[in-house]
Amino acid sequence: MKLNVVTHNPGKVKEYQAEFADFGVEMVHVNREYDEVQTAYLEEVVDKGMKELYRDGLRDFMIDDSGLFVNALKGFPGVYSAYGQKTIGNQGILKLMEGVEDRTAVFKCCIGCMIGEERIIVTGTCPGYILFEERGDGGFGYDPIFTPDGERSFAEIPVEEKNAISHRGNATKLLIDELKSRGLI
Ligand code: ITT
Repeated sequence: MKLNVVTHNPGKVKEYQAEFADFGVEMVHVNREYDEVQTAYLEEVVDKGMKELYRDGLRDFMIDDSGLFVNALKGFPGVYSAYGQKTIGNQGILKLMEGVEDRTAVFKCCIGCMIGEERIIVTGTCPGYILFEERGDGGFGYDPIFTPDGERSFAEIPVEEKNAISHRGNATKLLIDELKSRGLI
């Protein structure tokens, strides 16, 4: 089976390819725009995006909307994570966190998958901490400033290790369970 992964982010595709390799699903990167509504919920962005892509004729696809929610920043950048990354970037987040003791944060990933007429939406999370400086050159986005265990950043570990514990990995496990229970893989 082929599944179109609609995203501008090749890092996401790489993670999905590693996750789906064992299930004989070929992940095809589709670098295509869809409207990402500005709302407080990742699920709403995904729901609207799926409807738009389906209406425009795309079939057998998945999208994800993700974000890094920093507790001391009242959840910022959260649903504004793409904007936060483009504007203040990792250095900007580190600056906002200067002198802040509570380093806790959670990554969230909401995946929407449409196969034929079957529609699945799942959300995965990964708790962790904001580091004091950027570390590692793997991964993408906020990976260099996020650590799940207080030691290595997501940018310092191989993709398989990130997938085993990450928000996207956890959401993917839920998706795979759902695809199996519906007999789609
Ligand atoms: P698409 O919307 O085109 O899929 P995007 O990179 O804009 O790509 P999101 O809106 O889902 O993806 O992500 C919001 C931001 O959070 C964006 O800057 C990402 O780089 C970042 N991000 C998402 N998942 C991440 C992860 O696993 N590790 C680090 N940063 C991540």
